[in-house]
Amino acid sequence: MREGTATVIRREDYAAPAYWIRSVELTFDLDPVKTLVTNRMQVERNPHATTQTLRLDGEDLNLLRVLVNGESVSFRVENQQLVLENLPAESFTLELRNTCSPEKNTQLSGLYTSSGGFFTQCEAQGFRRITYFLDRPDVMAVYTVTLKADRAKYPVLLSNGNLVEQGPLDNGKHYAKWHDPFPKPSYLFALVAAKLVCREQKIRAASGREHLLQVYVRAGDLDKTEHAMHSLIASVAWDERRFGLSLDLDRFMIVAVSDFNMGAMENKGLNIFNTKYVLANPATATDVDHAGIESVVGHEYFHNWTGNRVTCRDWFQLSLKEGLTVFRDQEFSQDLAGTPSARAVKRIDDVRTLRQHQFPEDAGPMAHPVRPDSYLAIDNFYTATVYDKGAEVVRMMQTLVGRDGFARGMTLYFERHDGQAVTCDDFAQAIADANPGSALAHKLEQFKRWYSQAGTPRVAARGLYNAEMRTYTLELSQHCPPTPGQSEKQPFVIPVALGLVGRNAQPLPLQLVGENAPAGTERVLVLSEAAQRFEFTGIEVEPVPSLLRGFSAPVILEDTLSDADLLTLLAHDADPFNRWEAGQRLALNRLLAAIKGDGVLQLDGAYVDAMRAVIRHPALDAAFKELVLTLPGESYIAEQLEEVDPQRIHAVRESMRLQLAHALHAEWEWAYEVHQDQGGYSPDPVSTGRRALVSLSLAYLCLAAAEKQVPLWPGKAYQRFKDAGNMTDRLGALSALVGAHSELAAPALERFHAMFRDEALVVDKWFALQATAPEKGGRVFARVKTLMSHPDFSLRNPNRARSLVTALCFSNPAAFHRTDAAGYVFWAERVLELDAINPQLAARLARAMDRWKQLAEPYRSAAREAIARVAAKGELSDDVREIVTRALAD
Ligand code: B3K
Ligand code: ZN
Repeated sequence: MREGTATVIRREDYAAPAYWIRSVELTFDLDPVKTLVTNRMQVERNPHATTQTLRLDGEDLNLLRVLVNGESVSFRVENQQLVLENLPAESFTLELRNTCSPEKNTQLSGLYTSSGGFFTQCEAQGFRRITYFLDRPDVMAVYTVTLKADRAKYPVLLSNGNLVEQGPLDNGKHYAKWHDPFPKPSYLFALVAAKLVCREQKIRAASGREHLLQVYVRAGDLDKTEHAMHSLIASVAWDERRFGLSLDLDRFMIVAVSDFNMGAMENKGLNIFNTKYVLANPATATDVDHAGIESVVGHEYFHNWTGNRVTCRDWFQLSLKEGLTVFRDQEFSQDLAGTPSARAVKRIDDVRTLRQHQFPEDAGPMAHPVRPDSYLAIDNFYTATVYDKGAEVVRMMQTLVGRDGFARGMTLYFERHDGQAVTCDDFAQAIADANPGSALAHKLEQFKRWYSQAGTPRVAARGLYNAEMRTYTLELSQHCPPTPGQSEKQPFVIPVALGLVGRNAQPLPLQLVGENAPAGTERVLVLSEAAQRFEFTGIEVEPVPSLLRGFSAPVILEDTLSDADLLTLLAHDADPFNRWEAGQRLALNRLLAAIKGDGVLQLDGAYVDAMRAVIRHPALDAAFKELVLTLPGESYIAEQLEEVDPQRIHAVRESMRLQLAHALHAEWEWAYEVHQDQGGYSPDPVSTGRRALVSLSLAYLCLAAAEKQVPLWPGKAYQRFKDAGNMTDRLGALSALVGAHSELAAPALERFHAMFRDEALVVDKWFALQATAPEKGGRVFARVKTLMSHPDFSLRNPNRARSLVTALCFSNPAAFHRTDAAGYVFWAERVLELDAINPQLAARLARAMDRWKQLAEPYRSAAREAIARVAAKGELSDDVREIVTRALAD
């Protein structure tokens, strides 16, 4: 257990360091029990600093020696810092020796062992768990690293940059020496020593430079590396094409490790990845996995510029690299998807993620600005707000300056800041300065409120048609609810992309009063006051407004559209995002009416007909149809309510699913038959969409069959499960059986486990599928408890812990929120258990209770009690303490 330091770190307290570390030579004698680290630093006093005391961070280290310019000096260790005073006036060499214990490092931060190899994770503050250092991102040094280890056990020795030397040593050991020419902060340091094999490929970049790309995995996994390699090659090409940014190293490596706290890490030239985001072949990975690999490989690669070449001055600026890099990986995947429809599908996916994770965060106790003001444990702030809302902030800048203008801004950003550690302000300034005439430049200071104010703004819209004047006036107003520590909010700059749809379904030409002629059928209005009016002229008939097209700002839109308006948009909107949105709102209106009313939902003909028209539509893509026909999730529904009864939401949503299953039975059969795969597996958007629609159809068909007790479709699903040629279809069929509580679910699950027991990532799917099955009479929760003692289950492996525990607590509200509070007791026990092993993971799990105040009784009181029980525990990590303290605050 980490010692709790409990110091709140504040953005306003930032001060440059008292010393700079210009270069580091690290030598590792790698041993799982006790690794010896020799750390020689060239240190320089910062002439502007007010103190001459040098304080180096260190955690769980055993310090052996401290030499300044080769001489021993006096030192002290206090509050996990090595403190040195009376140092030479300008520059000096500081040499330290310490040990650490990789095999005891269950936190997976710093240097740790996994499956018999050594791996590191240093962001945000893991480097201090390897050696004493100025472990902060504004201290950038050039690293030279020598690794020494047993040759047979650890044949592969990797670190950042270029391999400069390698060879044998005595006693069966060998060594490798690496040099990274780019100065970097300590969080980008990495090493790997393990028994691995690699897929490699040479590529020639547009510049003509040759690069070696390598993907390292365990011996049996080489057949699962092709997709990651393709994604990497595509990433290199895309960044050159779209932003003129090329790879700056001769060699670029990706290493997969099965024990990893998050998705992946962008260490300079040596990206370390969770196996989940590397390993894929058609037999073991789904379409969703393939898409995830493409984005994460892209994301980490794009960090090489946005994060590594230009990094963060301090951790409050995290979104400088994360928001921007998420934006870049989202654009990358959209560009690769190609067609407008496939781009829209990706956009819809991204917005769903934002609404599912970030909106609740913004409405709960952990709400914080994209650039937070304070933290206790920085690892708690790798959040949906910093990442996904941060990406939306960057996207809004692009919307305000245009795609070319944004690319110019990026170029200026790198011209100004390459090699520096900077702030979110520096980024916004560069984009604005490159586009002096833009709305962004005019309103830059106000726009930056997106960085400083938390909470999801609400935009109210009202349209008034004047038939006599043939004008249409759109009244837009905004307000943002208070969030912890921020009661008053100033207006944001909100780009509202819109079009007007005529009653004959045609897009109307847009002309604002004061303009000479109509220009186009879509434009971006900028809402920057608390309330504003926009008057369009020459409008012959009352239109239906299509607002916030493509989700042009991360806001909640409150408009007055009727069912008839939404049906018009669903059928005719030129913007595919808003078409989907209209379908979701039609569903949501019905769900909410029943939840707030008598709990009974009776599907109406208009909705069913509209859904039928979508399924049968000759021109819409299967992927898009699947998204329209997927009902809003239970957590998203909960976010629309003042008071939440998770069981009621579940019951109403299940009843709607069942009615859709019956009412559209013929359509599901038709969709199932006509969208079958032809030919071999390919994870392209068209095939992916077809498979998704087939799986959704099968789920509905099994559901309908379960109620009528007709075995035909479950039988077909079982057959499909057995004979599937790829994991997407197999898991789709299995999940249809599990989702319908079919009698065939148990034998299918058993068979699935037997087939894939040696594939860890597939076993994760097996656990997750059971943990997220629709709850019925408490059996899902009971099953999860049983699975906790399954021989394959372990809390120590983050992927496995997430597949069962996190899946239940976050993704299965009806199984988790029980009237007998057993779900909350389970949660509290797991949080405490995990905190002793891995505080970062425990703190993530702790956040399952973020929205407890919104719950109805008896859930609310039981939830508070469970959180209080965790908070009362004496030895909590800072990570968990921060979450539960905030949750309990008024
Ligand atoms: N930068 C890392 C995240 C590190 C998380 C540390 N708790 C991965 C990424 O965003 O690319
Ligand atoms: Zn990132």
